[in-house]
Amino acid sequence: DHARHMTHVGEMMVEGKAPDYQIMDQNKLHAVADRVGVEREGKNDEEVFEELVKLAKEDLTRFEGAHEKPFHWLSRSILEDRVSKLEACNIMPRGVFGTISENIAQTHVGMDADPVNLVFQGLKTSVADFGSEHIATDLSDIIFGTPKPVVSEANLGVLDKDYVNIAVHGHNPILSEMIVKAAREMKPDAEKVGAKGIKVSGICCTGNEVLMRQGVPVLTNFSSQELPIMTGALDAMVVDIQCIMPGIRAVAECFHTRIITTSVNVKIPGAYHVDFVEDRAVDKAHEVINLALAAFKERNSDRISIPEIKHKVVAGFSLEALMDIFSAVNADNPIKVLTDAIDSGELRGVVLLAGCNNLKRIHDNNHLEMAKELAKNNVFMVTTGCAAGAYAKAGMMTWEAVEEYAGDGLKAFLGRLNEANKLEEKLPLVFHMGSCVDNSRAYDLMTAMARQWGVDTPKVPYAASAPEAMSEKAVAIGSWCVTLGMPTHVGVYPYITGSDLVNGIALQIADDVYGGYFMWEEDPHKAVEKILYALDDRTWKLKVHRQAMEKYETESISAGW
Ligand code: WCC
Ligand code: FE2
Repeated sequence: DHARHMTHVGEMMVEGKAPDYQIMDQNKLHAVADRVGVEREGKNDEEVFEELVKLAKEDLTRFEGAHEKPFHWLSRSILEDRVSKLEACNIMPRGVFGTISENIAQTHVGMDADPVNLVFQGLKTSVADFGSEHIATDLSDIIFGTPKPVVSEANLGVLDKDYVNIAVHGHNPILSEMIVKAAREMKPDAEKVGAKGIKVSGICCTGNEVLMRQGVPVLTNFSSQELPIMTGALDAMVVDIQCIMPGIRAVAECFHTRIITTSVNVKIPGAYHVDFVEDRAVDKAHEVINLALAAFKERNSDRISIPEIKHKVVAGFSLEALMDIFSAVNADNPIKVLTDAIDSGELRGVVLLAGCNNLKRIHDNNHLEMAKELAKNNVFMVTTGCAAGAYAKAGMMTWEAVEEYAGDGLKAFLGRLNEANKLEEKLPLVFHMGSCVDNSRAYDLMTAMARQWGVDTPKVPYAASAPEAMSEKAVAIGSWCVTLGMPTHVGVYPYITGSDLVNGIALQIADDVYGGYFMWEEDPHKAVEKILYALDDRTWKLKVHRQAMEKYETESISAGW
């Protein structure tokens, strides 16, 4: 749905119907066009963009049956070996919506009764999810800019009682980028109601989107989304899609805070609704901000209590930004900086810390414990979604955290990057790659490492973890992580352990077929042990394969894993 929305805005831009949006990042436009196979010769940027949007729509809407037509965006973003694997297992989706419709039909009463067949369809849908996440991230970068390193701050202390405080919450940069823009323009209006200006801050992945691109501070993540209202200093919470707790409305009733829904498929009884239409984006953002200004006048100053807690955050690490940082050490082959550090034993591998908060766990605890332990064991960490929110709030996206938690190898590795880049703000312990839609960035990093080593992704010492998984989206993302070759830890038990067959597929058979597999482990320390084992196993095999290649003077490495 996120990809559909981005593609729809792209179409409106092409038709001249969304004047508030422009192509912000030509380099990304060119890079994506080259990757997905859109010819650029003799075309201007608008024409290339038009072709890209057309292709995105085709990929989203293509039906099954058209077997000669691949899912371009997907098949050209992953390794050829992975495409062959997906084809061989009959789970290569042709299009996104068709696959979802098959899925829904297949699970209807009186339909498929074969658990294995159902699992395959689920995996196929998850791969379609990866393809569409990639479309969403690529188009967002083209329209709003590819993130670059940025310094900001996080936690409830980012609220300032002298300002009109607006929180943007949900997932959609299409709306939140406009709110940030309008808030800057409307400073005089805020001064008229007695405030020093307007302060926008973020919750969940809308927060991640505007942190990564605009340096907007982070308020909090999923499980604590009600707390900013309880400071008595939040004038409006503007929500778009996904992960909005309906309960925020009940909490807001105790204060002056306006809850404003903006999406046609996300409404909450009793909340304000501003129907956000892309053809009048900035106007709509003004409408939202006017509601916040009215609320500011109703504040009860006796009830304001903002915890004085906030931490510096160094974020903005798109794959392009990471490669830029590596290229200061090796301009000809940036990714080799990372793979060399693993080959030499300085780093033990890479872990993507992703996903949600889950109310079954102590808030953020699994995220924080695991990162500390992985850091001690010299693992390079990237993060997205609410996991990223946890690290931002806890001050773990800073160099100070590197000094406190990193083992010698990780410290030396990051120190070398700092020196080569002469960065004003030193690199953090955990690298923020964006919202949960942006998990494709993290997989692209794995793909780049696989290319450098000349292997398929299941041979790369790279694991994923969702320490506090919760949402349906996390199921889709975890499933494509496995299908695309990652050992994938989940910190809460999913609802499949009742079936030995299905659980066995997740834990073992997936490994035999795809090279990725799930690990369920609630204890964060034991989880790290399991992840380290998975990384070490892969590093050892890589070494053995490489020795064999040298001995027999062959280019091809063993096909199995
Ligand atoms: Ni993405 Fe999970 Fe947060 Fe919601 S915002 S809670 S899906 S990680
Ligand atoms: Fe998210």
